[in-house]
Amino acid sequence: MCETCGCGDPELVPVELSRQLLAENDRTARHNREHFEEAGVLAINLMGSPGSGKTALLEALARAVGTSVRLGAVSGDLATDRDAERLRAAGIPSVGITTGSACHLDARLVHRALHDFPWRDTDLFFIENVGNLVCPAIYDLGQAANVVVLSVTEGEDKPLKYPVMFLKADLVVLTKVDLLPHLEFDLTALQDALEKVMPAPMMIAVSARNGMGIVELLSWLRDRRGATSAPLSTIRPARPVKAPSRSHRS
Ligand SMILES: Nc1nc2c(ncn2[C@@H]2O[C@H](COP(=O)(O)OP(=O)(O)OP(=O)(O)O)[C@@H](O)[C@H]2O)c(=O)[nH]1
Ligand SMILES: [Zn+2]
Ligand SMILES: [Zn+2]
Ligand SMILES: [Zn+2]
Repeated sequence: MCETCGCGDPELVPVELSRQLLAENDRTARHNREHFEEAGVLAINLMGSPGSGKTALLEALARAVGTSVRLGAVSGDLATDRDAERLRAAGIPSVGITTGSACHLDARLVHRALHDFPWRDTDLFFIENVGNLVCPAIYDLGQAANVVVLSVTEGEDKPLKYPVMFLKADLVVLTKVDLLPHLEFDLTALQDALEKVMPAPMMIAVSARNGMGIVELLSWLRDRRGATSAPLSTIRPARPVKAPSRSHRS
């Protein structure tokens, strides 16, 4: 439950107040977007359920690009700085944003975090949203693209059950595909669901465990960056993606 947005419950947050909050958020998001565009930084709003593999995906990206692309991240959680610590350990400059009771990031929280962070020195700036398949999609943060992380263990029906997030998604990253042999996951049903819900269906299947799909994801990010600002010719895997030698921390 989220005291800020009331999770769409008009008894908790009256409709008019909710509208005002969103209008104020949109103003700050426009301001953030101006910052990102002027600095030539591609800002990505990375959303998905708790445990879908958002942080692990960024760790895998860091392993793939080495020092050839400047990655940066802010990471939102209700409590703890844990994800930011993991990302820093993976070589991604990061700060955590603890939201307390709010189950999503908003533009003001992101703007405040920018003051603590050399975000101008990044090529790809990830805003790892709070793990939640609903509210984060409602709040514009000033990002250039929305990426939704969906893991194979969540089930192929999620786009139909949580359409708002998928409606806003520019890309769905299907994670943990190394687990597919152990699951009864219907990939065709997922693709059908995405066709129904996403305006421009786009999905990349990846495994943070064995590196599958990370090159395709980098290619998508490169194209996206090319579409919004100066092309980033340096985006390429710096070395072959290998499975990590020991298991990830969660
Ligand atoms: N097998 C497998 N496990 C994965 C993969 N990606 C993530 N995991 C595991 O899934 C769990 C959750 O991953 P996280 O990266 O912490 O997920 P998250 O979305 O960042 O979680 P929150 O920030 O808490 O919402 C961890 O135990 C990871 O090791 C993958 O590609 N394959
Ligand atoms: Zn909420
Ligand atoms: Zn500002
Ligand atoms: Zn995380």
